[in-house]
Amino acid sequence: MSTAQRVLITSALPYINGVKHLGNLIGSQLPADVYGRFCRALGRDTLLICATDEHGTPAELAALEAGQSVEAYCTEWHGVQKDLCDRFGLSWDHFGRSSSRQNKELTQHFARVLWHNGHLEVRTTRQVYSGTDGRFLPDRYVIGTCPHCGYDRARGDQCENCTRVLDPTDLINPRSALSGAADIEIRDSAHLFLKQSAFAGRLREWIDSHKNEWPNLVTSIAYKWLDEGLQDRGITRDLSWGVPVPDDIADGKLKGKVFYVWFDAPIAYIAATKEWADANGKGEAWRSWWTEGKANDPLSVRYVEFMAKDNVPFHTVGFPCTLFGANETEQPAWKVVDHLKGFNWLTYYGGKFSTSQKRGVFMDTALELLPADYWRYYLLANAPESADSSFTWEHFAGTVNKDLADVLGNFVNRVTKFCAARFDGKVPDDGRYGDEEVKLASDLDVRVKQYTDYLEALEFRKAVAELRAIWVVGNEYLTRAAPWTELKTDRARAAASVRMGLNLVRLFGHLAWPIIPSSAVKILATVSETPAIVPWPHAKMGAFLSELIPGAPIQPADVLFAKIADEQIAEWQTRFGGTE
Ligand code: B3M
Ligand code: ZN
Repeated sequence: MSTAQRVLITSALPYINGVKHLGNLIGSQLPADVYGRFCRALGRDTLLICATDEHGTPAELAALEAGQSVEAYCTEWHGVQKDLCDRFGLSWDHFGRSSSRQNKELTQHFARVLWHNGHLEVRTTRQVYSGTDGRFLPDRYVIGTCPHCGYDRARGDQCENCTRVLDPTDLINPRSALSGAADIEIRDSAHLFLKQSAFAGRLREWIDSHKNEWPNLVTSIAYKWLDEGLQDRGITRDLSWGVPVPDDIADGKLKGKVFYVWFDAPIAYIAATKEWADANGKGEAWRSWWTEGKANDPLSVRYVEFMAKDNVPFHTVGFPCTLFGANETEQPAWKVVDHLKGFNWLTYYGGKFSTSQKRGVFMDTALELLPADYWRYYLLANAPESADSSFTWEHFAGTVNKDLADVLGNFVNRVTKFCAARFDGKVPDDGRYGDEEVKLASDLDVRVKQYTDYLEALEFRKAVAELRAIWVVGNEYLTRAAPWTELKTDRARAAASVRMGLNLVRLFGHLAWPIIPSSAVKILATVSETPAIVPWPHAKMGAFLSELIPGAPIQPADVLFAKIADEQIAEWQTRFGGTE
């Protein structure tokens, strides 16, 4: 692992149309936030960036359905998504928009340089035009009868019934999915193509150089695309909503067209960084995050991306081609990703979360039921890393009740309440640590290092398992030390274990902060100050666990985590359905 002190982190950009579900959350935004918090806690110069992905046909159509202009629609939904991020504790330095001025300028800049460098060419393609709708239709908005199986609602890109890949011209009785009108025709239309095939060798070398570091899931997807032979890729569309193709490319032949959403969306990572700089008076500082430093430059940036597996091709092939191809002589090279963390799917009872069928739990409803940390903990403990994982209400409730309520919450309550009742609500000052405490500290040295290493390696399931194991070790220590019994015969021993217990509470607050930030702050508040960034414990545990000052007052917490009752599980199963 590199020890870079500057870390740039991006999460795949949630598409604008509607609230995201828990599977989306654990597949990119939540782990990005955890790693961002971890880096900040370590004192690294960290920049955590996300944005809404706003261009493309689905946004246009959703706006149409909502009776809004697409701009108004996107502004409204950006607000909704940003608010949900805040309430989930997703601590972006900036949550931007792909429809920003900055992204328009940068996308056009990238296209100009690609054109100038000879990586783009104009090709004539055949596109479906609908007279009634007065517009070109993307393939999937043309429907008709499948020539292979006779299914009469096959889409122009694929038949849902027999799964065959189709071209809109294959369909029998084609019509517009928007208006149902049959007056559609095929028209020639000029488009820009990015000559990706020329980058195959360079991409392979680059992927090879990361194959021991990136998840197998990610490199295997990248190799599959490379092995199948890279296709040149159309990067413009016949739409009105998007970044306009500037007239100075291809002598204005693309006038009135826009860039394809997958061309401008990754550039929006850079543009959102620029939005952040502009909003914070940081001028050109955004550039230093996005350009390759010299070898061994202490200011060089480590760039980490988070995304679900379906986005991996665009980030291992499409976006890197854009960046490689847009380098200019005499300019520092654009930064490409150093570590790409991809995720499998979180399923809902083994099936798909579905936005259209309202199956599963979405970010807004989740927060109506329980605070964000319950979800954060469960999702991270079961992150779909090496395989898909399945959300069930039973499993969710079991995890919350056991780990958060019984193990963590109960420990904090036991120690702080006992201290309030028997030690005047102050850190005891008459207890010296003995062999038990020395052994505990050395066990924890090993475990805390392991937990730190897992977070650094972006192994979230393992990290959370180790965090839980640390809580368990604390509980076992307290049960053995039994200050409530010891108090009757040996007050100094009881005092030592209460003092240790309080120091463990503090340790738990520090370690849990990236995972369950608001609970961690509440835990910390019982025994100490609560800084905005809760620093990582650097010291050896023997020292860290002696830091609470004897005599300092403590504040016992109310119940930190309420248990989920069987009736609630039953109610939610019925309400959210799909559990058969
Ligand atoms: N908007 C994710 C999706 O909607 C997509 C990610 C863009 S990342 C540049 O599947
Ligand atoms: Zn078919």
